[in-house]
Amino acid sequence: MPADDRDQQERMKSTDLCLSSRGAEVVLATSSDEKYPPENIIDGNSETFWTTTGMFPQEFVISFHKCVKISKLTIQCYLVRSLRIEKSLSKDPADFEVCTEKDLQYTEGALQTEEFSLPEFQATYLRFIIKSAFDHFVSVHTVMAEGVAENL
Ligand SMILES: [Ca+2]
Repeated sequence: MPADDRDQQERMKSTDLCLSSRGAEVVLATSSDEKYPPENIIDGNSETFWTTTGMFPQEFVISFHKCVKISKLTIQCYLVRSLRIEKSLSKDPADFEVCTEKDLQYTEGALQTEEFSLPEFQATYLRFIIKSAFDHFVSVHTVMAEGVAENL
């Protein structure tokens, strides 16, 4: 098959990998309020959310349980000031490397929707570190990772 066709087919398979219905899982979260659990980050619904309960930094780790190739990350959150995203290709959630780091804009009464267009990268885990906030707590509503699952 010509390379162009293969590229196109690859793009068509591009999908949101950060969904519990696709096998993703939040394997670590530094806050857990039972009414607003971290699973709400990957349930595909921007109205449900995870909320932090303590001091910053706060973090959560998403496992794909396989190697994925990601081309775009989107996060929907509220009151996040400074965010760092890290990736790991390990079997265990270790050896993280910084992907990107950003200061978000304050939005009054609306969700922050932040898109990260990154050079395509592979990952088995993503770690999100909320370094600081505009208030005592933040909420994270959705994380989307557009990409393709690799065959192992
Ligand atoms: Ca949600």
